[in-house]
Amino acid sequence: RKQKGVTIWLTGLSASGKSTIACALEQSILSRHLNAYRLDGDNVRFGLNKDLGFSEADRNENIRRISEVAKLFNDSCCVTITSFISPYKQDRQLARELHERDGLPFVEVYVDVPIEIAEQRDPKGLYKKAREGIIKEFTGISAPYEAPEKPEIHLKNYSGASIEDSAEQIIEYLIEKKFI
Ligand code: GGZ
Repeated sequence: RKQKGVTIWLTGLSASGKSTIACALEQSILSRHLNAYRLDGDNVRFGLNKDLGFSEADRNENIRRISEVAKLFNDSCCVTITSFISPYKQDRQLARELHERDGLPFVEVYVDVPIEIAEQRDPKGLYKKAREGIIKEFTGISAPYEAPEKPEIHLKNYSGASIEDSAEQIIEYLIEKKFI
């Protein structure tokens, strides 16, 4: 049985848990002997997109390039997991259209946490710096986050929800849709 490709597009605030869920999901896919690859800030924003910052135009371009790269991985029959804030509805719509135009499956996953909880977590102290004005245009504080209205999967990633449960929910969806 030949593996098919799929793009799992995680979107959510900073500190929502996107990366952690992406890692757990990747591990779960790999343990099923399927190929998986994770695109995130660490391997994209420091390489391909190192010329881009956090203005609206730069975020648009960040997401456009990531969409194209995700498409290529997907087309190579890889379970492709992206974890970027991707705050603009229009950018996520473009990502979806680029995939669907080529018949490549696209699954939008909203990693939903209230801004208050993300700000309490603040693992890197970025929300604090944003409040102090040291970081400008910070998503949720001084730049917008446009929540998805109809994501394929809506994860409420707080108050007792576990990372394993979230990853498992995505896996179940992928199996149900025969994407894996
Ligand atoms: C939002 C910022 C900003 C600003 C730096 N706004 O929690 P993190 O640190 O590790 O993840 C955030 C990451 C966001 O990059 P993305 O490529 O996902 O953003 S987007 O999809 O909007 O293009 C955060 C850090 O970069 N960071 N400055 N101003 N997040």
